[in-house]
Amino acid sequence: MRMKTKGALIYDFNQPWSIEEIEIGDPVKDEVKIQMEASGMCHSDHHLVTGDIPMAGFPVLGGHEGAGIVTEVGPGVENVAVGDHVVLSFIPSCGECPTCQSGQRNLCDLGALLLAGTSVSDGTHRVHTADGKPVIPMTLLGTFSPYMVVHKSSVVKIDPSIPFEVACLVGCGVTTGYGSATRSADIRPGEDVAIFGIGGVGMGALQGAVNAGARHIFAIDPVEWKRDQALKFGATHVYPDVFSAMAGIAEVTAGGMARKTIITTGELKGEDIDNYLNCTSKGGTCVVTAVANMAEMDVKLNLAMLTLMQKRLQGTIFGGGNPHFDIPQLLSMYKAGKLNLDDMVTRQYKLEQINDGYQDMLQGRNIRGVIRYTDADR
Ligand code: CXF
Ligand code: ZN
Repeated sequence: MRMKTKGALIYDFNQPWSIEEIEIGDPVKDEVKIQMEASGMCHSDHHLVTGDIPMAGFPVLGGHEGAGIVTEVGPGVENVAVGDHVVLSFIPSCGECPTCQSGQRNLCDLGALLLAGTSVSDGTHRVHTADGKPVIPMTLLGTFSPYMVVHKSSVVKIDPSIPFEVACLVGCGVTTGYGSATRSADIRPGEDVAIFGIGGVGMGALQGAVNAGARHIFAIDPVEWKRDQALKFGATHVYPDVFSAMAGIAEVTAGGMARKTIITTGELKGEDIDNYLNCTSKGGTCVVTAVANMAEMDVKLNLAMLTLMQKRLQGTIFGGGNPHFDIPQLLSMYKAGKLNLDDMVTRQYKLEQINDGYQDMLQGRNIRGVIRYTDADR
């Protein structure tokens, strides 16, 4: 039986989110129904709006950074039970496919369905519009709705004492950023690190760099308020753009530049890559966490310098980690006072205010905006 609830949908590119009635089906085998409590507003949902990252079709139910409570499980679900508090991982991780078995849990083969929108369990749609059209949920989730039915491989049980509005951040931004620093960049104590873009991902990366023992941490963002926040979170130097950063990093490092650079900007262009590599030291690594337009093929890059300076250009998804380990691990660090999530939640919104939330994000007013669901939203 389908349940009526609400969701934030888009029907075409460059249109506002439409809050409307939707219908959600019951969980079938291997599926979990969740009452959502909080959803982060990540830049990637805005990429759906602009078309930089297109889903397989329209309408799309947005949202991929969420936390809630399990209300029902289908047959075959053993990793969670009714009443458990959970975080949704934007990348499914089944633990059974060859890639998961090889240890690359963030590259699970189920990721092939990430933008397709058909359910992992049976290839059908669990979400429909009020007039019966199938809806494509972002990254097999759709956290911009107060209820969700998703595959068990996207669901991670968490400590119930963690507030939902902070827990949701580790479903995408914080885990992606922190892992970009500690796993993909593999920052070692004493290294100099530059982080481009101070949003949910960048602030996660910054905290990863601090905890990994970086010496200098250069944070780059055009918004002054975000640069001030970066200093509070442990950045040692801040710059408004890549060219002032290049000059500043050169001065601080006597021309050596940053051993690790991490790119977490909301928008990435191929023409920027050479600048980022110029901020990276010889023998250094530039980690590309930001996602460009999926059709972009051209990259500006001095190929000779890549070789002669032995630099590494490293892509990463979900911080190169394991959602089923990293999500509870980062939340336990939050509880132990080693990860500041409270100050990353800048503003909380009702579902109806989602377009205001995205305006705030685009204006640089939030590290992270979070939708906090209440009964009024359901
Ligand atoms: C994105 C990466 C590109 C596909 C959609 C999800 N990750 C998180 O924001
Ligand atoms: Zn995201």
